[in-house]
Amino acid sequence: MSSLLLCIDADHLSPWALCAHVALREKGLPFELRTLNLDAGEQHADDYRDASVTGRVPALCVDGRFWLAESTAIVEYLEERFAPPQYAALLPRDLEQRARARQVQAWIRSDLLALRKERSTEVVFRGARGAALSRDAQQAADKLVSAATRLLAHGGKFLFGDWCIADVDLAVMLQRLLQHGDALPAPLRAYAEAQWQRPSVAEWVRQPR
Ligand SMILES: N[C@@H](CCC(=O)N[C@@H](CS)C(=O)NCC(=O)O)C(=O)O
Repeated sequence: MSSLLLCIDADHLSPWALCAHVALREKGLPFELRTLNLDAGEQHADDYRDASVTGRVPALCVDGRFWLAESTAIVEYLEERFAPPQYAALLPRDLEQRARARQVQAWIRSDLLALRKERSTEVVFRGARGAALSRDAQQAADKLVSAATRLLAHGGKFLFGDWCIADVDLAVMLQRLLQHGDALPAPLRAYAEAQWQRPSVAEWVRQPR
């Protein structure tokens, strides 16, 4: 078995660190955790920046030798290196569903910026409060609700039949609205709340901050 080290933010606020942490837990892989104080700039230390290449969290180190940053790259690596059915799946088996899961992950990481700024993970994990959403953030919230409603129109518990890692990413986005008391249709509220109960996710949510 390889030795695995996951580097995350000390505050447990990074949604991308959450994604990588959940991925390791779902695979049932033992790993060490190293926390970096991002406010103190520990991610810019020469050794971490050189190893991770980009100096961001999360980063995974395998066998003290291979370093990999970017949460989706970590997920893909774990899925191939510790593949189903021996290990739990992080992505759907079906080709088209797997492609759609990757679409959801890429979209969540690259869009809805105003919403992510005004409803940061301080809101999600620390109960922070902000002003009413600006026009741009409200537009992003509407876009999120509309896309999530389409994705979950089948009425199932997960995006694609069984749980996959994109459920975590989508749930975090919805929790930005839910935790702040912003409008969220009941089915999306129920979906986000159910994802929060998943043990791998609940472990992260209840971290002291
Ligand atoms: N697309 C990257 C985003 C990683 C990222 O933005 N990490 C932030 C924490 S949420 C970070 O390391 N910030 C510190 C910095 O960039 O100096 C991923 O999915 O892993």
